[in-house]
Amino acid sequence: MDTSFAEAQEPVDNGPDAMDRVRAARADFPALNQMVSGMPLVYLDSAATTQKPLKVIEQITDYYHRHNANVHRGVHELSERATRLYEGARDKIRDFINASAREEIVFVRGTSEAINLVAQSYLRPRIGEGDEILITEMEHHSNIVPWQLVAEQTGAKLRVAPITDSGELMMDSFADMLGPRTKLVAVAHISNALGTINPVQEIIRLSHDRDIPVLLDGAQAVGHMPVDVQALDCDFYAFSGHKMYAPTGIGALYTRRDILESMIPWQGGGEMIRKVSFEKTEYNDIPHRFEAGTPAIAGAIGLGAAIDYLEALGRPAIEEWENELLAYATDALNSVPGLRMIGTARHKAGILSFVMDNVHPHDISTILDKEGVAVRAGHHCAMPLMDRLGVPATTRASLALYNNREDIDALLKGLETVRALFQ
Ligand code: 7TS
Repeated sequence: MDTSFAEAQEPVDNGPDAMDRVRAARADFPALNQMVSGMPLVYLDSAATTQKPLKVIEQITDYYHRHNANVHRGVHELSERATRLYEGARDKIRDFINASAREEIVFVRGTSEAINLVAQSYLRPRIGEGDEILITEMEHHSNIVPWQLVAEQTGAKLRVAPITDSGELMMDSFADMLGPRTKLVAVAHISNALGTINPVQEIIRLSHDRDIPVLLDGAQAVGHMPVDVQALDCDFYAFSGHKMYAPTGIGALYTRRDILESMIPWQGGGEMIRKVSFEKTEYNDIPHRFEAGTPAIAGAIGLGAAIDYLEALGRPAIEEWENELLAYATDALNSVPGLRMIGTARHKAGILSFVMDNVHPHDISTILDKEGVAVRAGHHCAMPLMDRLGVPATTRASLALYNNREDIDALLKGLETVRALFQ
């Protein structure tokens, strides 16, 4: 049976034209073309959520205009179309992260839900008193709290591998902390607060040497670099659509097939069952067993459209462009007197956290906002990381494919205003 729903993709051209296409892509994002505080918007908060290209917006609108119906149930034309589009998006995700089968992709609301699903469906039945879950000091709350909940429910312990002052995982300590009681390793692929790209291949190799499964939190990675879950050999990969140019309320969890087959359902309801009686329920096959209730159909279609958009631009070219901008922005910020970068790992993605002498990060972001420059200030949902680094908060500029050097120049100009006011 042909279980593939995706339409054939054009092969990606990653030649010299690819960089030109990425440079021109800003025009695809309608929300970027507006004034804020009387100045052209400079959007440097893409780690929180990215703007959406017109193609994604149009696909969602088109779905509601022409195809809207519930999936997997009606035998009528619209329901079949909706199902085809929804399942087609699953195929696109499979290709995008190179999973070996479409059944390995579970639709979820986002990274947080994906991690909670693994915590409750995979880990909870397998962990007990004295067992350990190993994370790192740089995790987002979404990759801390779900494990704390399981630990409280089971008597297991959360262990935390340390990082250096520059924001790199201490690999020797990490390796030392892997032991016979470690039941899962859960690590950010890229840190949302520091930009550190973790050595995930090495992390997975060390963990698998001891038969410990690994979850990667890919929220900040998947829209910015090619991700191949088979090459990585990770057991779980979690990500959110809204950080990769798709809508909010949709994301995906990749799980290796044999593991997913062995997992108990997390939530019950329609869609996840084959047969229900008051005495006993037979569950549906994977991945539907983990998708109780009517899913975010338009969201999944939007995520599929975002994948098409990224594939047409070419992820290697996007990564190269963002790396160029990161180098430019790092030099620029390092030239600002009284500014200190937080997160200076050797291997970094386009996330620039910093503090400035005598100015609170919130004041920096408020002043920047008055100049049309959107950044985030705060703990970035990584309070333990802030404690570890001894800062209450940082200001964070985060890059996406639509940014350019003029955006960084506008940030620098805004920081001059900050300095003039406070120093
Ligand atoms: N993990 C990482 C590394 C993240 O950056 C985020 C969101 C999450 C998990 C949770 O994703 P969600 O889609 O389920 O919310 N990070 C941020 C951020 O840096 N600023 O706002 C949200």
